[in-house]
Amino acid sequence: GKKVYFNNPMWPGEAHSLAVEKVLYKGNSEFQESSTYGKVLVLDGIVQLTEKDECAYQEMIAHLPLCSIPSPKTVLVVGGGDGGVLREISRHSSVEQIDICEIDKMVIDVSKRFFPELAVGFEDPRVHLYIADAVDFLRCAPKGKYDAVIVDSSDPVGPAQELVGKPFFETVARALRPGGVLCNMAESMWLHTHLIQDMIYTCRQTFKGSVHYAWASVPTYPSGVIGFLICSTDGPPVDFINPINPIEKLEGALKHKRELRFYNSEMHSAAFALPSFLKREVTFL
Ligand code: AAT
Repeated sequence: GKKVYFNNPMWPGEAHSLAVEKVLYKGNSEFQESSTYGKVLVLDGIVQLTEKDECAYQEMIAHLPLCSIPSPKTVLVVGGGDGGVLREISRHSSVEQIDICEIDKMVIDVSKRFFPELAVGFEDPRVHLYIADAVDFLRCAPKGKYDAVIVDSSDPVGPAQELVGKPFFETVARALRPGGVLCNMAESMWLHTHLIQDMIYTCRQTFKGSVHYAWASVPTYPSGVIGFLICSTDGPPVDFINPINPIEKLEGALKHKRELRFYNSEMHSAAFALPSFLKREVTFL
């Protein structure tokens, strides 16, 4: 296949290349098939997911928060139009309502065409889809409605820029019940410590429960890792590190037609172990 370089502004001066076998679709958004990572979803030139490693990102961003609270019932997904995070949430039989607010309908349509393993998440009858900017959606969300909010959004350039600001986090905290949890995509510890610091600083002011950073290996994201900022609101304390709602005890999660590929309770706890440089840089705040 032809080698294609992806120049992600979150990774200046570096490029990740994939051998592209076939371009499956090209609109404002692009979808490609690579030889080693399966199909690839590229938005505005940036790799959003590949078939091979999406399990690591989607499983972690969904189960880190949902396994940290007892029987979650109402969940909001911000972004996530491919459906992969919905697929993971649907493993939790305690969940009664899954709202998703995605800004770009095309991501959903194309995912349904080319990524059935992810778009399957939309088939869950508990899912309610809203096509809107999450900034507006959360401004209008009822106070205390959600047990968990999962922000599966793009890098903070373009439409996702506001999703890392204090006003946005304040609306998330308001929409969560006391002791509710937020799990937010939080970039790479190798490349974006300043951004991570800013997000942690803002979230410590906004989320009066606790604020933690976790991470996982995702080879096709900048520098091969991705972080998660995980926070709780004031209320019943949440022990993020030792999951109170372990996936191994959830019948529906393991009976699910697709096996978990990455997440388990050991990976959950391990994700909160931070390298010394990051501890120094993020914990003094
Ligand atoms: N699970 C795939 C990973 C993604 S996709 C991010 C999604 O967030 C996109 O579908 C995009 O349309 C949506 N999005 C961006 N901004 C907003 C907004 N303001 N409101 C609602 N949805 C939005 C993320 C990959 C992370 C890449 C890490 N380098």
